Amino acid sequence: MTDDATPGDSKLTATKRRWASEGRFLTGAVTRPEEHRLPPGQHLVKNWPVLDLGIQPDISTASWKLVVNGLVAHPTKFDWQAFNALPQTELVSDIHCVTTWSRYDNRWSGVAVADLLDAVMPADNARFVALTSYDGYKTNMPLSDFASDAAILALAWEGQPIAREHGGPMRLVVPHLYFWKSPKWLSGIEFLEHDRPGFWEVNGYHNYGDPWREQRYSDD
Ligand SMILES: Nc1nc2c(c(=O)[nH]1)N[C@H]1C(S)=C(S)[C@@H](COP(=O)(O)O)O[C@H]1N2
Ligand SMILES: [Mo]
Repeated sequence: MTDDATPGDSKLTATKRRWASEGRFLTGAVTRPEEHRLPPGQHLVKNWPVLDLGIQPDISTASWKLVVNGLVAHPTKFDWQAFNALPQTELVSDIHCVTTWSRYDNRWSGVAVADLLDAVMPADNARFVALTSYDGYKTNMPLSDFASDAAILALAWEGQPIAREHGGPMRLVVPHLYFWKSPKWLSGIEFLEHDRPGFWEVNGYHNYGDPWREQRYSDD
């Protein structure tokens, strides 16, 4: 949170109350009891596998842009400098990939999604986000999940800039959903009233993707 986002700030408080009332503010494994930490059907790995559609775009920070648009009070095209000027946060979370590997205790730094939302202010009728990446990948989720306190627009992992193969220079991490909901090389965030399924969501994966309910495939 930014320092000026005081609890009494009426507009901000009303917006957050609405997101929270939508009811899916799971904060991921950070607060999950240890016996429920590993979701069903998952196994732990120590390395960090690379999975993508086979294109790993090479985006210099000089040409990097993040476009935030749709149902939002302040549509913004961030360049690298403007994005890095947002408040910086460090968060530790677990990764759960639908291909059954999980990796504990990943230390991310970057911009908390909550701080980005404070900057752009989604409109009252925004209910979903559609996310787009430099490789053409798309995914989607309810705004209330994107607004999770554990979600981060990550610039670094374990103190090092995110490697290109893992989505550098910036990727989203939403740890309470399967990792296909965490786009690498993120280029666009659009706020929508109605849901818009992304690449895997129209190719047989579950639309929501909760690892603890094993929402792997759309017929689950
Ligand atoms: N832009 C983009 N993001 C993506 C993907 C992709 O193909 N393109 N694959 C998703 C899938 S299916 C997974 S499991 C994770 C893998 O991230 P990693 O390679 O850093 O482990 O990225 C997700 N984000
Ligand atoms: Mo995946």
